[in-house]
Amino acid sequence: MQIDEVELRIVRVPFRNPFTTSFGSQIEKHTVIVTVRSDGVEGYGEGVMEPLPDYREESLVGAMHLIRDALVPSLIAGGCDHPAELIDRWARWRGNPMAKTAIELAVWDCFARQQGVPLRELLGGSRTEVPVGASLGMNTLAASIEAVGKHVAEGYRRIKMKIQPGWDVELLTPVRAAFPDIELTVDANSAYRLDELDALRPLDDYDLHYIEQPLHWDDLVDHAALAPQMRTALCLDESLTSPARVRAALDLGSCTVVNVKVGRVGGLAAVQQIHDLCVQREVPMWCGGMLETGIGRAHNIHIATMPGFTYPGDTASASRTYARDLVEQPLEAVDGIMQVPGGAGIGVTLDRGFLAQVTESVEVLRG
Ligand code: OSB
Ligand code: MG
Repeated sequence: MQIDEVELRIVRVPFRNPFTTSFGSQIEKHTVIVTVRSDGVEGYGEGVMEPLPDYREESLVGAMHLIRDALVPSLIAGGCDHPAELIDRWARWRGNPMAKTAIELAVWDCFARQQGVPLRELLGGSRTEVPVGASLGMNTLAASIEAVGKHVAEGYRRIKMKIQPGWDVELLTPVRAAFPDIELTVDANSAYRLDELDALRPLDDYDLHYIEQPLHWDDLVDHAALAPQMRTALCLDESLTSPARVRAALDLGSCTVVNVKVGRVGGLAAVQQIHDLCVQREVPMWCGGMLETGIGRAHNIHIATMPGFTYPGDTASASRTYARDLVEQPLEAVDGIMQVPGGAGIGVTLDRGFLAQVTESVEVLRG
């Protein structure tokens, strides 16, 4: 396909409530929405880089530099026969998976729309609905227990709670007492160190489905040392930045569950490689989230239809995060099940009025 133009739109979309993790509080989605135009057809992608490198090391301004000066010029000059080839073409620019993914996702969506097929079909996903869990930000104890009850009542298939040293057993003891049978996980977002075993070992007492990213955000070795000292399974998020890193994590024994976030691993072609590796090794996977608007959320829902995604993901209802979304279709789970948006590509259309309201800047790059 010949790419005619690429629109880069910086948006700030307010959250309904602040979302708090061990690395800080977020009050809005401040990122880039990418539109790729080819032959009269548009495709959309959404960045997951933050203004500052709070989660991984990419930042919005740094990503925009790479997107403007390297990725988009290469895409417009070379076109692309199939979006899966972009990951190799861009490998010469090292790292920067989130910048690459924002563009790659828009190309995949455009490509699928041109073919007239749902994106999931290109990914080998045959399911038209996926089970989902909910990720609950940190809050007071009373608010946390109330939030668990509300999400359990709504039918979410798994509840994930954010923890950090000093806010783990204090939270988990009353939550487990109130909800003895739910599928419960915790996410530390890198808040512990291997020498804090005295804090980590007690987590084994809460029948957690897994513990997500307890140690450093780029570590594999310490997680491999921790794993045999815990009964609870470890799941990695931050540390898994490419198919090669996932392979290394599995070889080392750093985790036995894999959180896949397309922006963190460098695009949908990378997701496919990770998917096939995990299926081959019988490692369970699930689709993580970055509190995306409906554009990134729709991509995630399509990803979660791939057969290896056997655990409930974080692709919960958009209305948990946003009072108003960038897309016209309500992406809402019912009884813990999210329907995959139908139609071609990611299956959503833009709420252009709202998009204009939340836009900070727009630029269009052409050949
Ligand atoms: O660690 O999974 C994470 C949100 C922002 C950054 C990192 C994480 C999260 C979440 C929320 O847990 C997932 C979602 O609801 O999209
Ligand atoms: Mg996480």
